Amino acid sequence: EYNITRPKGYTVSYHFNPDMEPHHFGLTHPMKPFRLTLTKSLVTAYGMNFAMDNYNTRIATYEELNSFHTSDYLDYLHMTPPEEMPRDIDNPDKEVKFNLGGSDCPLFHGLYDYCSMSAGSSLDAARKICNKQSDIAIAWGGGLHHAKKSEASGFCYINDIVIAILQLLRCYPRVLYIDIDVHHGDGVEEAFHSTDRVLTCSFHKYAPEVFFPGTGGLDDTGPKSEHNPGAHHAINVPLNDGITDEQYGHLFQSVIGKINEKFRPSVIALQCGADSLAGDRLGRFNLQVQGHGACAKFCKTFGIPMIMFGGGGYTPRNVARAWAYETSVAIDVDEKINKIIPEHTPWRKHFVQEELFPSLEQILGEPRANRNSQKRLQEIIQHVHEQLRFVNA
Ligand code: VJV
Ligand code: CA
Ligand code: ZN
Repeated sequence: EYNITRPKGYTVSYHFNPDMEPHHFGLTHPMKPFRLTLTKSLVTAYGMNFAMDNYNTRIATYEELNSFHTSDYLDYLHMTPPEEMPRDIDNPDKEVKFNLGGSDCPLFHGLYDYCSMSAGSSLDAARKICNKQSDIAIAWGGGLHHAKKSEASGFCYINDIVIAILQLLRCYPRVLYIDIDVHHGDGVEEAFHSTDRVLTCSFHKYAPEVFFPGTGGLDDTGPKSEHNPGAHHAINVPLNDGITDEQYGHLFQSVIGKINEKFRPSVIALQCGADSLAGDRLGRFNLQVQGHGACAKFCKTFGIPMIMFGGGGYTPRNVARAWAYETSVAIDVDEKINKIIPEHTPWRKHFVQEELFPSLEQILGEPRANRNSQKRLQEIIQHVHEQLRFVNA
């Protein structure tokens, strides 16, 4: 009935694998793959699928995973069924081999498939960007930023982001990686610490010894050897509990705006971890869906291609709200509305941006006390701007 024509301009692609959902970290483990299905349902309930190219994604091959991860790690992950993995019975939390089998990174049936699906979605997204078949590619099943080349860490086994960025580097000179998950994006930072073609910037709760993973202080800017081209190309924004939309937005725009000016990225990889939202089970911040989504909105104003990855997010209904909203930011509901939904349809108003999520303020959860002073945030901005004197495109 409705003649849905694609507006000229840019293409958004949505990369999803429905087979990720049935995988379980364990009943009480905070990571719930079902949040991806919840997000997809919300996105389609709003009809946003009509404004995007939708792909059911492939499983990444061994060779593709091997572009970053070592063979001994992959073989172990691939070949060993959960019951044969060595366990320390007296100390189930103890690191065994490759940090696999503890309570953060448990072994479960289909683990290797689950990881390959996550990486497959992110790699498909990167390929569409490289081919110019997509301008904004969405891969909510990815964003697993802690995984190291031969080690699992913090619910992450395969670093799909690193694999996707390696693909982007084949076609673009400079990649800007931005990480708004409440945790430090240590795995991605470390993977690119010796190149000046990738600049990483993570915003996170920082409290060494107390909050995972404990790295990402203001002075942690990458190995400072004189001959390392990657020196100064890791930017960290350490924060305290309870930061608000307003503070975060100001910080984000002045830090990312300056990076864009100096580094001149050709493409953006944005990790949209939703554990920085208010009311998150593991998080500490007070961001609302609008404040979280404002980061994606700001990145979009640069007019360069972008991949949006998922990541953390432990209150599933809030994760779905945020990622559905960010999907609407990507497709620019305001601009495309007339092309997507004919003007006379009674339910049209529900798609207009301001009315899309009319009453989200404070529904996410009790706000936490704000421990970020204006003075400290200003110091952080100052420090980052000074660091950026060493960065030139
Ligand atoms: O803080 C840690 C490490 C410990 C050892 C393991 N115990 C369980 C917790 C303390 C030092 N790990 C963090 C990892 C956070 C990973 C975040 C991942 C992402 O969002 O950045 C990207 C996807 C941590 N915080 C909370 C927990 N682990 C946690 C793990 C559980 C749990 C409750 C909390 C594992 C199993 C179960 N409950 C049943
Ligand atoms: Ca982060
Ligand atoms: Zn996180």
